Amino acid sequence: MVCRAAAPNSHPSTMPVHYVTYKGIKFPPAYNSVHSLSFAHNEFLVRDDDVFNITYPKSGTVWMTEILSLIRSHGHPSWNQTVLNSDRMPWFSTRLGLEAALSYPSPRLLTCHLPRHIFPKSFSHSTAKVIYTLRDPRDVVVSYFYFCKMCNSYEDPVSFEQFLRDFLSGELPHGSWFEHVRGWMQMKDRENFFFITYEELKQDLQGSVRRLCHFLGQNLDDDAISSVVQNASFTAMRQNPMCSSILLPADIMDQTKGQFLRKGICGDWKNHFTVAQSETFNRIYLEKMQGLDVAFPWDRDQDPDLTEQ
Ligand code: PPS
Repeated sequence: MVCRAAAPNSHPSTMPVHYVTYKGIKFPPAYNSVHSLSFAHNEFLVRDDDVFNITYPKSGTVWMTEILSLIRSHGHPSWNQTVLNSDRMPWFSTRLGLEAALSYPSPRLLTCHLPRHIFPKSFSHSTAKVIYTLRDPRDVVVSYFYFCKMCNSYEDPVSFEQFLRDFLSGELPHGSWFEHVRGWMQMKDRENFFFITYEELKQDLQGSVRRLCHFLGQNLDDDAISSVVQNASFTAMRQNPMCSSILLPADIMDQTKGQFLRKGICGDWKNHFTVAQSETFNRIYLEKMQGLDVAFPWDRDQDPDLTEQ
């Protein structure tokens, strides 16, 4: 996620954040403008050989950026270790990212958090590939909560309780997780669409990289695959300033309040949700995901008929 200070020369923690609103969805103001979002939606020309890394925030975006750029360089880590992740895979719907995307030689690697309905219209007629990564929404909300505390383009959450309510009602920046997932998963049977979960990446990174290579039509030998796995590990990424966000100045991201690569685990929600919050979450999840014909690794927890007796 791109993150910038709300305004120069001001004390970030006291600054109110005025989100940019496009099609009813709030976006952090620092990098986004109505113009950049509208351009991305209506005018951005998708090329047939583009590869898009698409996520709802905190679902594994930066992890997938590392994996895809390592695959692109056949496992050689030098690109990942010398060039910032946002330059390797520009955020084309933001002001700065758009410039980078337009001057990026084909085949491009591009990133965004856009929901399907405001993704570039030109995509509909293209064979560009989309990789959609999604994560247990309970872990998303926990990760997002800590991120908002550190990043000055986001309002400081009042409490976890309120933040969770805003997540469930779709009022956080970047909109509703449920609508994001439903919108993108409509593409699940298309040849140029690949979806994977954070949980699958955690469980079997090597197998996940092989599947990604197959989808991308990239032939990597065993050594190259191992190098992708090694260099995209949580430990390696924490040590790489090109993806750990450590280079961002303090008025953009306050590293004293936490780390961008925070825990990198599945199930941290269990340390944050009360029993009542978990029950409310499950009820709303089941309502909102009704009719979506896909089973996710976390679905077992949500359905009382499937949970262990
Ligand atoms: S953002 O701001 O939307 O771009 O954030 P995003 O990159 O989508 O998500 C950040 C979370 O992904 C975790 N992460 C990883 N987990 C495991 N292994 C690797 N290699 C890895 N890289 C990133 C990161 O730690 C954030 O999750 P939390 O739960 O906060 O730790």
